Amino acid sequence: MHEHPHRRKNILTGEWVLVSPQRTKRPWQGSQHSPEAKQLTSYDPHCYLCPGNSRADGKNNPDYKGAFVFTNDFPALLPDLEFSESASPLFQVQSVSGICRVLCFSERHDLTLPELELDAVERVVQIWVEQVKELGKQYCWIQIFENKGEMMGCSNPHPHGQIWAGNFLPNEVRKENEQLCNYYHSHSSDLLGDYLESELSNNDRIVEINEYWLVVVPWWAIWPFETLILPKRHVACFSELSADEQAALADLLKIVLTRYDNLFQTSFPYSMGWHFAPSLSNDKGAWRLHAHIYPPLLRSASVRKFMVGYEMLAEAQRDLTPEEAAGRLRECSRQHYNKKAV
Ligand code: H2U
Ligand code: ZN
Repeated sequence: MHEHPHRRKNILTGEWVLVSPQRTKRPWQGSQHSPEAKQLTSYDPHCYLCPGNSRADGKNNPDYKGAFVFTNDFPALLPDLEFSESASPLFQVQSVSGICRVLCFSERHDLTLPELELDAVERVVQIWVEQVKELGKQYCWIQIFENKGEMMGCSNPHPHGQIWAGNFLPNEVRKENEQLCNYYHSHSSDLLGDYLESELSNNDRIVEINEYWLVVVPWWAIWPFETLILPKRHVACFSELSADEQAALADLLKIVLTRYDNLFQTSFPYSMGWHFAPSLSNDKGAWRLHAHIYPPLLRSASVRKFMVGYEMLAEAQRDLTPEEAAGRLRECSRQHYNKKAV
């Protein structure tokens, strides 16, 4: 299997990925060099997320310290918008309502999550919990995510994430919900709990582990260094995390994201986000909270994987095996290469 093409199933979505380990031997003539990192200052007078500055629509940020949440000035979802839905099978439409917020991780313009002090990362985790508790009263789905780096389309280097809440289940969540519920009804146990147990009994794909959490490159990973973060306890929703689990998560995040940065000595770009049981779901037994980290980098700070051609038209494909990727991440130090980080 480690030398021959094969397909692996993503049991969370029901989709397959083509793995071609024999291709990692092919020559590479592209650039291997890391681009010069831009030097950022701790405060940028032109940044719309820095404390005290005015945002694009003229509103002023308070002189905040630590994390800061505000309603997105250009939201993708709007509250209380209803219109009549079309009955046409060919032109289906659904009215949606929701709310979008931006979460600045810190007042510091120049420090990313792994570079922040541990208590600042803990505060970010606490805010995620608070936001889920509040928004879950009104909306069935809350998507917490971070787009990091220009490569992922992030518009501003000031460390920030987003929270979108809506009255519908988006595609990715609907697929997971279906897979998790089907598994639960046929096995009477949660799919990710069973998956976690088997990953724990074999070290091949484990990247990091602590008292409450596990990080693996999943069996079905698509992105070269994709990881999945799972709580060891059966926690269906973010709002159910104990204070100890929240603190351990902050510690784990800092370590995992540091390992990523150290892999190519660069501020590692990624999209990261949390999935958990939809609010008021009757299938809490089937769900287990988890985060996906999807980083695009493949060989160096500038050589990324593209999801094009075969991926767009047929199915996802990877060369590096998940086991090799986990090994590479395990070899990286837990101390950030950037001395400014703590
Ligand atoms: P990225 O995480 O993709 O960079 O997006 C930043 C968000 O910040 C984006 O959704 C919002 C944009 O709408 N934003 C504001 O709400 N106010 C601003 O002044 C600029 C950007
Ligand atoms: Zn800033």
